[in-house]
Amino acid sequence: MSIRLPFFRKKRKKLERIKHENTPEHIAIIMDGNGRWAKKKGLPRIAGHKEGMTVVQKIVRSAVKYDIKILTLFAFSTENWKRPKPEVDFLMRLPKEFLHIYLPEMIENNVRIDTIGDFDSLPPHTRKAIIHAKEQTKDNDGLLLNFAFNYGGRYDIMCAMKEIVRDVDEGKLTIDSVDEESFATYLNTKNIEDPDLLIRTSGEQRLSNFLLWQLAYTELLFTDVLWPDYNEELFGNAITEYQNRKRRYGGV
Ligand code: V07
Repeated sequence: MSIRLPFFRKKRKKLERIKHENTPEHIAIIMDGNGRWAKKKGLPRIAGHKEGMTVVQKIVRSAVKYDIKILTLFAFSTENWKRPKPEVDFLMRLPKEFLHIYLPEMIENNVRIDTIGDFDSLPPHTRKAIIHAKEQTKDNDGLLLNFAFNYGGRYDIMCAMKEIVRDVDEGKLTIDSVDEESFATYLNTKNIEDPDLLIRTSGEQRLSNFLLWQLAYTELLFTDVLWPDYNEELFGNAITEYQNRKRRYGGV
């Protein structure tokens, strides 16, 4: 027994470090700086994206540990189509590669995979890989790993507006009954709460057409660290920073 005691103590201490009070339930991340990271190392941009992919899984593991309910990651924006074709083609293959490596672990960790964004205009091979992952994880009730894929905030709001007009035209809805709550049910994020915390890496302090409507009351946190250099410790610090802000302002 005397041999096992120190081991036991160490384990308890590690668990106590995770404070669950005021933990953000929904964290959104703009994973920026992959190209810059590669350039600094004299590597092609795609090497940065690939390294960034491994960081996604590290942060997913960490989010599971912290009992985060929803993690929304900005994987591909509607503006990203303007990048050189080889880079876009590479990015469109990343979900399949990611899922090939990590889907078993996602299933094991009770993670549910979903996406927001315009799914229909993605290449069939990309859609196929993601549909398979959604199907395989649909009954999981742990972390919701939500990839914003071919997503644009203005596009989301505009599509919601068009659908509302259509419903009004068809007599399913009266214009006066539309309020913020019912409007939000027309957005891509209809089934999920707004993010509590937004993290953007690599020093840029912009929203870049990410979740515009949904970020209205979100705490924003910007870090200079490039996404491929981001890690569990920095993610933990971000959560602590969020908790401290909540404590300072006495919010709930
Ligand atoms: C992408 C890695 C992370 C840094 C940002 C750019 C590159 C994971 C996915 C993904 C998406 C859907 C899915 C499973 C995995 C991904 C893109 C880019 C386009 F169901 N990482 N990652 N998709 N990068």
